[in-house]
Amino acid sequence: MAQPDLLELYRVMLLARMIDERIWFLNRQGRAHFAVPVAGHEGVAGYAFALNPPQDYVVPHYRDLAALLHFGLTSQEVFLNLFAKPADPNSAGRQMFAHWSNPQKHILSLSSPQPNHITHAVGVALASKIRGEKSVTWAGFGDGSSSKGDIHESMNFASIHKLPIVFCCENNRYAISVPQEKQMAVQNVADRASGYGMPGVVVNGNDPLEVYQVACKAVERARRGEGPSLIEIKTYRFLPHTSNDDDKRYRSPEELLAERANDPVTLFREVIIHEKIWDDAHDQALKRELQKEIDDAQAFAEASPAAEPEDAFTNVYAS
Ligand SMILES: Cc1ncc(C[n+]2csc(CCOP(=O)(O)OP(=O)(O)O)c2C)c(N)n1
Repeated sequence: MAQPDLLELYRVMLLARMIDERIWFLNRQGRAHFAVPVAGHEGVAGYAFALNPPQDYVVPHYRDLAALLHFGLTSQEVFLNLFAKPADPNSAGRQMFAHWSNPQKHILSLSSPQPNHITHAVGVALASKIRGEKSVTWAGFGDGSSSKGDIHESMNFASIHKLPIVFCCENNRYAISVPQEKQMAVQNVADRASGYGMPGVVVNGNDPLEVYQVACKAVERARRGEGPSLIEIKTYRFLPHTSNDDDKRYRSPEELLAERANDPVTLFREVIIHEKIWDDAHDQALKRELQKEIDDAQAFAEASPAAEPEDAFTNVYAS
């Protein structure tokens, strides 16, 4: 099977991690009102390399920053969205942070009521099929969301109609403070796939190449018209659910430390060093380059004009 561009994959994973750190600091400084951490989920980005942007569609989970940076989201757009500026192409600052959306790049907004966007993704896949396009839709959601009825209806309908869609559950073991065992009586979300008549695969989310390979198979199956698959990516989030959460109340420092030992960014850096296509000097240079990209993007977004009070109801009510 073909390999993804390993250095591009590492670049988007590292960039996502560094943007995430900056956003967390800005939030703690009172300069960004809401942060949605992605640290720990970067290995999921392997899937973006199995798709053809912008022919395919992504209806992402909100922790998919690294994948979306490959799909065309830019650092500037991230910070414009963070500061809710009218120049934000995602929603002109109307949506909460991390509701990524760019119709030209085929990135569709997730839905705040979790996980309504999976039914929207099924609609996109149905439209592709009716139009005879060769597009595949990628639909991302969390383990907590997998317990909702929308997922059952979406997977059932998509499988009956053999829609070109891949369902991807990012299982980080918690729905905010609720652990997996209080959400479901199965060990793997992927075990449910057989009940819908589709393949279900469990993947190690700390290995973006494993994610890539499993994603390629599911995308190819969807493109051949054979219908959907369910991929469950076992992952972990290193920071609280959002900046409004205190994770010390429901998980131990020991658990966090043990999971941090399997940091997907660190592990993947070791892989490319082992492949002899990377070394410390390149790593330091890339970090400096990305730091500058983030500084510039933040400065650009901060300097971008704020919304005018008289626009408070623009695009909210019909005029
Ligand atoms: C219908 C609905 N109920 C509750 C919420 C509040 N909420 C936002 S995210 C979330 C947890 C989702 O957990 P999971 O799907 O596992 O994703 P994770 O945040 O762990 O990546 C909840 C309960 C919501 N957005 N929508």
